[in-house]
Parts: sequence; structure tokens; C-alpha cells
Amino acid sequence: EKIDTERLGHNVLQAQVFYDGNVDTITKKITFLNNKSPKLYSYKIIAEYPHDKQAFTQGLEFYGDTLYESTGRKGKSSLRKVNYKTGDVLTKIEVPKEYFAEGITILNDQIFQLTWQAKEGFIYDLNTMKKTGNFAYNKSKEGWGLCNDGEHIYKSDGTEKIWLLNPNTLAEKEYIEITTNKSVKSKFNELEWIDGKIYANTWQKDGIAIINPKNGALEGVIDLSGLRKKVSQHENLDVLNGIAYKKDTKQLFVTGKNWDKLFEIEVIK
Ligand code: DDQ
Ligand code: CA
Repeated sequence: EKIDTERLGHNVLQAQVFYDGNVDTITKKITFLNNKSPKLYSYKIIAEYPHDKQAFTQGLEFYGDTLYESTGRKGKSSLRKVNYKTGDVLTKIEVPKEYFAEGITILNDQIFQLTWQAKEGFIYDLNTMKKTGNFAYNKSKEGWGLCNDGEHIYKSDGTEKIWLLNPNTLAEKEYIEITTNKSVKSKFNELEWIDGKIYANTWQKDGIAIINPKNGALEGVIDLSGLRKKVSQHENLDVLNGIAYKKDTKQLFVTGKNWDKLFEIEVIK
């Protein structure tokens, strides 16, 4: 059996075909390289802070004590510098209304921001927040989330792939594909690099996935379904999205699209 690696990925170990003589009932059993099922984690709320309800959060990352946020929807897309304790927006750069802004990440004194379907990203100077350039992504499907490990940039695109980008040209170099021991997973949205793993929101789900960047194995899931009840929600689209880790103090923050709160949480392992 030839494995369709383009569709199922290089994380697939093998595909076995079961044939009982009837071609209509051929079934295929796929075995994944990742043979462990994900661990399930819970959380504890450490603190709650105000968050702008107008912010359709698509990107969230700390630089020192300052929170940077990207918001989406056409006509409402922005790049913000935020005081996380008060929720005050210190600087707000509007994104041209034809773009739907997505994830951000900060590397080498630059902020990189994706857009959803335009296959175009923006580069800003971290200190002035002035736009200094653009970049294109042609191999990946769409622009969803970004994070970096201090050296490389990782990008999700709505599919099962997370791409590794060249930090200078932003071109897609290679990718991992996200699998559990049972299936291929997709729709990874906002991303965060925490201690060697990629933490990822999943679009319209209450769980944060913990992904091994070396092989795409989905090693854990944090069940955050309790948080939704603690925010004033008005629309189905107001889902958990936004993970930011303050490296110096090891604090973890999460929010959602148009949520009125930013939560500092501790993962219970
Ligand atoms: N994404 O963040 C999951 C990548 C996209 C969110 C899209 C939310 C839909 C809003 C409706 C817009 C209609 C074009
Ligand atoms: Ca993030």
C-alpha cells in the first residue's frame, strides 16, 4: 500500500489494507508514529485581568512585561501594545480594512503578523510599531497562528500542518503534522512556545493542545472548558483563543475572542 504522505503526513508509520475479496469494503488501518495517547491536564486560575471586549483575539505574546495582541475581522483588525494588568491599550495600529489579521510573534526586535486568507503578512519594528515590510506565504494554506523558539518561527495554517519558517525570509522551510495515536488533527489557531513545546488553541474548542515540535505528536490537552462560563459571551465565535507566556516569571495567560477577561492560569499536571 502506497501511503499518501502529502495528505496524511510523514508522521504516519504505515497503512494496512484489509481486503476480504470485495473491493467495496476495503478498509485501511493507519498506524501513527506517535503511539501514546495525549495526557489530559486541568488548570487553576491564579488571577483575572480585564481584556478589551472589542478585541477579536488572534495573536497574543509577551515581550518582557508588555503584552502584544493582534485582533481580527475585516475593518477591526489591529496590532496592539497592552498593559495586561489594566487591560489598557497603550498603542493601537489599525490594519487596512481589506485584511483579516491573525497571529503574531516577536523575534529580533520585529513583530510579525499574519493575515487569514490574503497569503500576506506584515512586519513591524518592535519599538516604534511602524510597519517596515511585508512577507508572503505560498506553500501554506492560510495564516492562523505564529510563535517562535528564539530562533525559528512556527506557523499554523488551519490544516494539520505547522510550518517552520526561515526567520529572515519568512519562507516556509518544512513542516510537522499533528497526530495523536489515533488520528490527524487540524485547525491549530493561536500558538505559544513554552519550554520546548508548542501550545496551541484549536479553533472553536475549549482545549489547548501541547505539541512536540520535533515530530508533531500531540502529547497533551489542557481542558479549559470552565473558563467560558466566567466571561460575558455574546456570540458563537467568541471562543478560547490567545496564549501568552511570560518567560521571566513563568506565568501563563489565556483569553478568548471578544472575552472581557484575561486569565493567568497554572496547568495542573
Ligand atoms: N480563524 O481565526 C479561525 C483563522 C478565522 C476565524 C474566522 C472567524 C469568522 C468570522 C466571520 C467572517 C466572515 C468572513
Ligand atoms: Ca501566543
